[in-house]
Amino acid sequence: MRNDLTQDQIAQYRHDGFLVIENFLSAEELEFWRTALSEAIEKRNGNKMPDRKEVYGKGDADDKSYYDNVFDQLINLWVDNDKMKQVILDERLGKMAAQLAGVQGIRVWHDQALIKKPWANPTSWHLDTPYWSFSDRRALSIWVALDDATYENGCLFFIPESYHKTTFDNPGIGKNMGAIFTIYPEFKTAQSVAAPMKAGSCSFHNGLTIHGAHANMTPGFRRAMTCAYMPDGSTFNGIQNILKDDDIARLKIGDVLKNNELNPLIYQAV
Ligand SMILES: O=C(O)CCC(=O)C(=O)O
Ligand SMILES: [Fe+2]
Repeated sequence: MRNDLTQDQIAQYRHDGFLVIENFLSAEELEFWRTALSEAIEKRNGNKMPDRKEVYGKGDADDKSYYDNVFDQLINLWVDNDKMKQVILDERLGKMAAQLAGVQGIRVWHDQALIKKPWANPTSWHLDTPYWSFSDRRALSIWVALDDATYENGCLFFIPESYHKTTFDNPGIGKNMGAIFTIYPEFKTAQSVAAPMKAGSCSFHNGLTIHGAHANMTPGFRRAMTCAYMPDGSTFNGIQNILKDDDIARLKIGDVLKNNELNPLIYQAV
């Protein structure tokens, strides 16, 4: 795993709001991640979450059948598969996320397999952090290509530097690719950057970076394994997202999110 970040890579991430790392996983590691994914999916029975069908407060999808064909989205696979647990709770990933975000401690918010099936719809431009139950501008995700992600099958695109200016207003992932530009007209004329990646490469992006993906114009699959990270010490903002009804009953806005069962602290700088 090419997990040692240079000062240049950190500076590039802080400038652009995303960073691509080619050949992140070795061939053996890629094979392990793929096996972990297929085992974990098999156990899931089509449910998005370990204990329920849907995520709360998605706020997407004016049209469910459209959104269901953007990607298959399976969340918190680490909770019910040991191989995936090993992959996701890896301290090395936590350290990278913490270094990029510039924080001391990092927790897993949730993992998420994003699988564009053959002929899948595009992923409209959107932000991530506004979906989550905490509002920290430093929150970020890793996105690891488990198949080659190409222009043809739905590679990611980013709007560089957008995260410096975006807020928590988000159009969600609807049918209208350009909806976000009515909220952020200043980026209407910005140049996007494509991130085609070989399988085993990865990117990190800040959750407030405007990003999206092409449709899958091929009969093959575009599998990605991702994980969203929460800076340690983040507080509850009232959004349910992946939290259980019990959590919601217990939490007050402003409480620190520190449930190690759901959001393990995978890295803490000493
Ligand atoms: O995989 C995709 O199509 C979109 C990925 C994405 O939005 C994310 O990882 O935050
Ligand atoms: Fe996203």
